[in-house]
Amino acid sequence: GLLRVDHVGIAVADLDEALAFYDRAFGMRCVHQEVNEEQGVREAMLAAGDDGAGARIQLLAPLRPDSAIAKFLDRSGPGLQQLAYTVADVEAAAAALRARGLRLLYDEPRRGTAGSRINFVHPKDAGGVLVELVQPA
Ligand code: MC0
Repeated sequence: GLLRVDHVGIAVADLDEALAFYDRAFGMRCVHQEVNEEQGVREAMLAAGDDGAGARIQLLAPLRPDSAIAKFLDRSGPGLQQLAYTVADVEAAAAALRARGLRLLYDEPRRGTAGSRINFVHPKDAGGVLVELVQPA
């Protein structure tokens, strides 16, 4: 099952500008940054508060015009793009959701942030929300 909210993903046009805004406006610090070529994103994980606890905010900027984030920005503009839950076993979680009739985007998990293994539920099968499953490394 789902263990907790892992992160909330926000599509942004420019990662450095967004990082500066989150620092200036909310005092949120970046705890991780990476490029994921397969997903076509530059991403940054932000933490609220000093205790390191709680869900992360993930800023997602497109690497390429044909990427999922570029398409999202074209259609919807910047804003909430995905809601990600931590799971212990992404294959088992995906199988359980498939058995309930939800479409998963990938047949096999792909690589997510920091070596995690990820899959997604199609937003049309989850009330208009792109749901990500994250099995941490
Ligand atoms: C599209 N739709 C969404 C949506 N994206 N609804 C809610 N949230 C979103 N993010 C809606 C469209 O408005 C459209 O609705 C309908 O879904 C179908 O759109 P489509 O034209 O069939 O599909 P696309 O081309 O827009 O693709 C949507 C899809 C894609 C979710 C399949 O974005 C995708 O493959 N996402 C998974 C990968 C991803 O998001 N990677 C970036 C994050 P109407 O009503 O107009 O029909 S990478 C990441 O997250 C990693 C690094 C990590 O966290 O570890």
